Amino acid sequence: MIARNGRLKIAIQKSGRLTDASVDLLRKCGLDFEFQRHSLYSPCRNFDIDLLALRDDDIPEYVQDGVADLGIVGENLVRERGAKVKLLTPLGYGYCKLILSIPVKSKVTSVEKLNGKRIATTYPVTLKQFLKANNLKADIVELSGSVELAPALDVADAICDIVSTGTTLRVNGLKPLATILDSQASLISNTRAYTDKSKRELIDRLMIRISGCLQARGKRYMMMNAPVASVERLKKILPSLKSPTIVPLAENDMVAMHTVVAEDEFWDLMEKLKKHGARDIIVVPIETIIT
Ligand code: PRT
Ligand code: ZN
Repeated sequence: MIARNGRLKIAIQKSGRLTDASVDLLRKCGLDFEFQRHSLYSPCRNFDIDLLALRDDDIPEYVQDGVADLGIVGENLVRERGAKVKLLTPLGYGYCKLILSIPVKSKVTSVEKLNGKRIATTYPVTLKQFLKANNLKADIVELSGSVELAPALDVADAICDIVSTGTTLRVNGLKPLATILDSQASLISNTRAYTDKSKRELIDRLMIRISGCLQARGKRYMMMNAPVASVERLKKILPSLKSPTIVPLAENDMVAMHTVVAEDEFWDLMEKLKKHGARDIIVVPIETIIT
């Protein structure tokens, strides 16, 4: 199936961990829409795309089946559902890991020792693949939630669950044994929509905008004035992607230097630049970088 009204449909999580970041990303791409969690469709006013608000669990299948052309969902779910979709790009949020964990007091010391044990999970497919790849046989106890309670209830000897900060594991007396999967939110596409001429044109336009936002993330634009005599020294300090822009100023022997810096570097950098003659340093956010 392929949606045919000339508009793209992009499925995002209705209400959950990925919702705000997904809405933010699409707005940063210049899409103008009102997102209502309670209505299925949010049409976009200035781009041929409609947002579809769904439970995250449904997104891989709906994109696979063409109910939506695109979707934003955790790679963990794409993998678990075995969805036949095209992975377009990771999006840099919703980071988590699928981890095998055991009680702190467990005698199990390695993955091999899980042979014959009971493992509780909401990710039976991914776990089964992992056990097979590692030549292990274990009983998979499939649960629909609160997996972290299974060892205390003596329902399982280990668990296989999503972890981000590790707090849930700690407060339940569990510790990680092995990572099965690293995941983040990703943009996925229906395979037929990706090869359909008019849909592909829209997808490519959206992708350029998304890549621009991803490139700009964590970067700042830095401007400063400096005496011409300091330029060579300052150029050595600046880690610019390309060489910095240098513009002469009306004031004799002074130039303005512009460059792009990483957010986590700019405080250290600013101190060094100041020490070597830079002044009037201005740092501003970057919305997008189209290369
Ligand atoms: O209602 P709907 O079905 O749409 O949402 P949901 O409740 O099933 O999913 P949601 O919103 O919890 O998660 C959506 C996606 O976010 C997941 O599919 C992952 O890709 C990603 N993600 C990132 C996480 C976490 N971090 C996370 N910490 N998903 C779940 N968790 C849970 C985990 O299951 C465990 O219970 O949080 C707990 C562990 O967290 P820490 O921080 O204590 O380690
Ligand atoms: Zn869900």
